[in-house]
Amino acid sequence: PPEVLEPGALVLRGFALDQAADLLRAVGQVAAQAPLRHLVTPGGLGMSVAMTNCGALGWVSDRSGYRYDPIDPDSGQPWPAMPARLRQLAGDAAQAAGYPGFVPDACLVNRYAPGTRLSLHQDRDEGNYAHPIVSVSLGIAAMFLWGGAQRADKARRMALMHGDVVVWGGPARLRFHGVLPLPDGSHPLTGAHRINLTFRKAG
Ligand code: MD5
Ligand code: FE
Repeated sequence: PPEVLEPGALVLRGFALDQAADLLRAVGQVAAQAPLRHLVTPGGLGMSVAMTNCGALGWVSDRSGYRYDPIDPDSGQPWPAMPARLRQLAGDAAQAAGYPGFVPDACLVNRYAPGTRLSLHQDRDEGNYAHPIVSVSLGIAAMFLWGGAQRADKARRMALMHGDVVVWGGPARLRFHGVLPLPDGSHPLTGAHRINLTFRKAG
């Protein structure tokens, strides 16, 4: 049964475990069309997380800011379509967490290598905060941080393991959150990496 982290936020331990290999194959096909890359923040720093997207919209960052864009700026082409098995998994997880009818139009693929971190931030670039965000963790386990409504609020930490799915909605949707530097390690399906898939309704 889903574990409630706080009102609106649920973790489904191992929810994606039996599909993990299929999901990673689909991610490999996406990355063959739209390679993982290190985006630049508006401040001009390269992000340590490598990113790509699939679906009608993709999250991008450059010197001009953050946005969802239907076009991959590296290729000038639309992002690869969202594989049906990915969309299905996200909808199933949202339903299991109490958010029926979730149809994502954006899947951000984040790849963490040893030492890669994601600093504390909010996800505020989507059009409608009423929709949840579904996050799927694959490969090396990471220590996830989630805080409060203010950056300075004390953050809790939680290990996210291969196959875990977290659904963030309702009052938890705008929490500050981040990921501590990924430890060294090796996973049979991802090697030294953690892959996180983040599904959103962005448009
Ligand atoms: C990750 N990615 O593990 C996380 C998973 C990102 C990002 O944070 O922006 O790509 S998504 C975690 C998340 C999303 C929305 C709300 C909250 C957490 N939260 O309220 O804590 O690569
Ligand atoms: Fe985030």
